[in-house]
This record gives sequence, structure tokens and C-alpha cells, in this order.
Amino acid sequence: GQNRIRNAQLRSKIMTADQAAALIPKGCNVGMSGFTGAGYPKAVPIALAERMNAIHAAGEDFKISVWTGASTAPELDGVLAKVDGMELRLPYQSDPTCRKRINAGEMDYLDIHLSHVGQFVWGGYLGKLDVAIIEVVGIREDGSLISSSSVGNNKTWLDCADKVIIEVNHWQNEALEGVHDVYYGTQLPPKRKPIPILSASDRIGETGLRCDPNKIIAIVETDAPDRNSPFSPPDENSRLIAGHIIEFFGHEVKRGRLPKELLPLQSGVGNVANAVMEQLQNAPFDNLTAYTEVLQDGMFNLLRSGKMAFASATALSLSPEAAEEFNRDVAKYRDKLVLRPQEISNHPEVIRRLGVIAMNGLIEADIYGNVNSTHIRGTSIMNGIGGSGDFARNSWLSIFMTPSSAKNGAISCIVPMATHVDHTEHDVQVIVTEQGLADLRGLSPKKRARVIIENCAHPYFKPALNEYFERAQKYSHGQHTPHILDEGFTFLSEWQADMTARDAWKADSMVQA
Ligand code: 0RQ
Repeated sequence: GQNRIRNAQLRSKIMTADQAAALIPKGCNVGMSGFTGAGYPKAVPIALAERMNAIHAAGEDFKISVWTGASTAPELDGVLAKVDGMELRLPYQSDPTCRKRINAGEMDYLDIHLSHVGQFVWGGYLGKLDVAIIEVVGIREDGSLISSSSVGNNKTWLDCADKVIIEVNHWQNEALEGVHDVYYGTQLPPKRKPIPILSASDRIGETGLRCDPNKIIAIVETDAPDRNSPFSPPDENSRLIAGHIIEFFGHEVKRGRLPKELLPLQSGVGNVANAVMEQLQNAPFDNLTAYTEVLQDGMFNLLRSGKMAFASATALSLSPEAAEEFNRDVAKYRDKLVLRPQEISNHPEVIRRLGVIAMNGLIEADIYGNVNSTHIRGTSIMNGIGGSGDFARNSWLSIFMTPSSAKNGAISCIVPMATHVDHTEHDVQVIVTEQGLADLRGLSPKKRARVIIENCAHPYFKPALNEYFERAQKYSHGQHTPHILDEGFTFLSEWQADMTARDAWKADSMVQA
């Protein structure tokens, strides 16, 4: 472990995960590294959950608030939620146990735009950060730290926390040193200056994270892989969605509205997003770039084949096989990849300047183009808004994609009225399902409704949607965005497929909720 911890003074802080977990007081705010299952601490949260369990068994309370970059893994969110150890969680999660507690009203969840987290902490709105727990690949002579497979909020946590616990993960390749670009020029208003990124590949910061060695109270050594969830091979729906998007890009290039290397791509999490990247492999666009938050397998393959010249992100989120390969060959990718703090990867100013093409998933969209990407039936959280809002509002082109129906066809993802809105009609330019693509740019609400129903809705639900829209145009008081307010949500109960399918979904969503 000596060569990874190059600062001799800090070596005396090496201890076990149990010893480090014992240093975390109850009721404190803890900032952890980790973004989409990459670069999260893998030993101390488990030890902390065990300690909480023992304390709970003795009849005492022990909870903390957990702040991260984005989603983590069963070894962090999973174990802490299981022992009911979290008072509050922010800013994005996707863990089933955690989701269940949030939806049961047993813990608080703050679903914040990922680019806002840093400034919320700096602004003092979230209270004091007591402890930071950060996974790194190594510690340099001068005490600065090398992030691992994500940067996320690491800089903010290290700057703001009173005390710091470091996990040095030997599984992560030391050659990651040099991949990161940590910008120290951010300020609070009114002192802000432009973020000097003019192209996705610009480096504007330092390769390491500054950290006051006196704040470090523990160093724990680990040797464990990231979450690395496998991707299912693109299904028929994903392939069709990807096909529509690529055809649309071709059309835009032909009309001179996009350059032939396109514009920097942002791609959300999940299988559909991954399928679009996979299909770009064989599309007639070269020298692609990405200004995104997560780098999944599809994008990694584009970098490997040379189709993509450069990718800027804040985290990797690879399958086990791709992670193995990347970890082995990190050095090959060092001049094609940069990992930045999430306040920079998701910065509205940079996204707007570069003219990003944003592609994100949705749960439901209404006929006017309002998008819900976080809530089931308006009341239960699925994951969170993540970076989708940062990108959707500020991109040059904002695309949302989804299969036209969910739960084996029982539920239409195109509805009369969205039960919760994360992305308003003003932030949504294109909606794509396996049925087709709706280009909403330049269309007034009623024209949007026609093209969304016609191009995107599943044929099974089309007649009911058309019927609603026709009646709304007859009976709605206002005719700008016609609605029959007391019917807008009846799609959920009356119009959603047959009873059997609906009951199956209800039972399932109870489990999920
Ligand atoms: O649940 O697998 O249990 O059946 O929602 O849906 O179709 O697998 O799609 O994985 O792309 O996720 C919006 C959740 C889509 C995601 C969302 C059910 C469906 C399934 C997942 P099951 P799919 P995806 C970058 C940007 C917000 C954050 C974001 C997301 C499950 O894209 O979290 O974009 N986005 N971040 O069955 C009931 C409906 C449903 C439904 C889908 N209408 N009703 N259930 N589902 N539609 C990344 C970060 O920011 C970190």
C-alpha cells in the first residue's frame, strides 16, 4: 500500500474500516464520493451500517444524512437504507431499498439538479458538512488526492468538510492519475467569472484534489470493483428509438442545422441511452465528441473504435467487462477522456456555449410535451432528476426518449396530463418512442399534441388520446392548452389497458414503491 500513499506522514492514519466508522458521530452530515455506481467508498459505509445496526438493536437511535455525487451502490445506499440509517439523502439515488424507504415516508430525500449541489453547500443552505468519505486511487507526496472512477462532488466535500476519511482502492488503476480535471476557479456570486471551457476537450484545472492533511482522520485500504451493472443487449424498442434519433440527426445535417460531426453529445443513464450510443457506431458521423455526465459502454466503444474523438464526463458507468478493459488500458484513453467535477460537467453556462445535444429518458410525457422523469403516479419517486434538468434546459437540442408503453403494454407513457413535471414543455424539443419521433420545435401547444399523439403514442392508446384531445378542444375553457381538468388523470385508472394488466402493475409498483 506504500506506493499508493506517497505522503509518509499520512501513512500513520491507516486503519480498518470498523475503526474509521467509529469516528463518525450520530446525526452528522456526511458527504460521500460516488456517481452512477462509480468511485463510491466501499468499506466504511458497510462498517458504519453494522455499527448502526448494533446501536439500533440496543434501543438507541443512530442516523446520518448522506450527500453524494449521484447514485452509488448496494454497499453504500443499500446497506445504510437497510438498517434505516439515513435521516436524509441527496441529490440522486436509484437504490431499491432506499427508494422504498423514501416512498414509505421513512426518510427525507432532496432531489436536486446535480449542478446545483455544490453551490447549495457553499451557500450554506444544507447546513454544515461534518465528514467527507472519498474513494481515491492514491495520495500524492503533497497530500493531494487522485479521484478514482468519478469526480462528482469530491472537490466540494473536501473543501467544506471538517473531517475527511479516505478509502484508497487498489482495484482502481493508478494510471487514472491525469484523467481528472478539477477546476478551482468557481466562486459565489457576485464574484463569478466565466468558466473557460470552449470545447469538450479543454482542460482548465488540476489533476488532483487539494486536501488539508490535518483534516484527514482515517485512511482505509480497499480492493473492490465498482458497481458495474451489466447492460442488456439493446432490445427491439431501444433499437427502434436509436434508429429514429440517428435518422433525425442525418436529416438535420442534410439541412445544415447540425455539423456533420454533430455537436457534443450528452446521454443519460439506462439501456435506451446506451443503445443510441451503440448504434452511432455504424452511423455516418465521425469525430464525435461528448460533453456529458456519465460514460457508459456505448460511448466507451465509440472512443475505442475512434468514432468518438473525445469525451468529457464526471463519471464512468461501465459493465463489468468494459470496466475490466478500461481499468487495464486506462493509459490508452488518457488523451481522449476527462473527468470533471459535476458542477462543471453539468454547468448550464458550458452546456449552452458548447451547444450540447441532450438525450434523456422519461417516465411519462403529456400530449403537450411536459415530461415527468422522476415520479410514478405523481407521488412515488423512481430515481431523481439527476442531471437531466441541467442538460435539457440548456442544450442546443433537447431530446427525451422512452418506449411508448410500460409494464408489458399496460401503461401508456404518453398521457393527457403528466402527474408530475420535471421538464416543462419549454425544455422539451424532441420526443422519441419506438413508434416514431416528434420534433416539437416551433410548434404551438395544439400542434404539439397532434404530432406527439400521431408519432409517439402506442397504437393501442392512440384512439383514447385522440378522443381526449378532441373533447378537450370542445369543452376546455381555455383553448391555448385545452384540457378537461377532472379527466386529465383518469388515464391512470379508467383508460389504462385491461384490469388484469393494471392489477399486475399495481402489485408490482407496491413492491417497487
Ligand atoms: O421499471 O424495470 O421495474 O419495469 O420505470 O424504465 O423503460 O427501463 O427506462 O431505464 O431508461 O429509465 C426516466 C426512470 C427511465 C430514467 C427513467 C418503469 C419501467 C421500469 C425504468 P421496471 P425503462 P430507463 C443522466 C440523466 C432521470 C434522471 C436522468 C431516469 C423503470 O431515465 O431515472 O435522466 N431519469 N438523468 O417499467 C410506470 C410509467 C413508466 C414506468 C417507465 N409510465 N409508469 N412505470 N416505468 N415508465 C444520469 C444522471 O443524472 C445520474
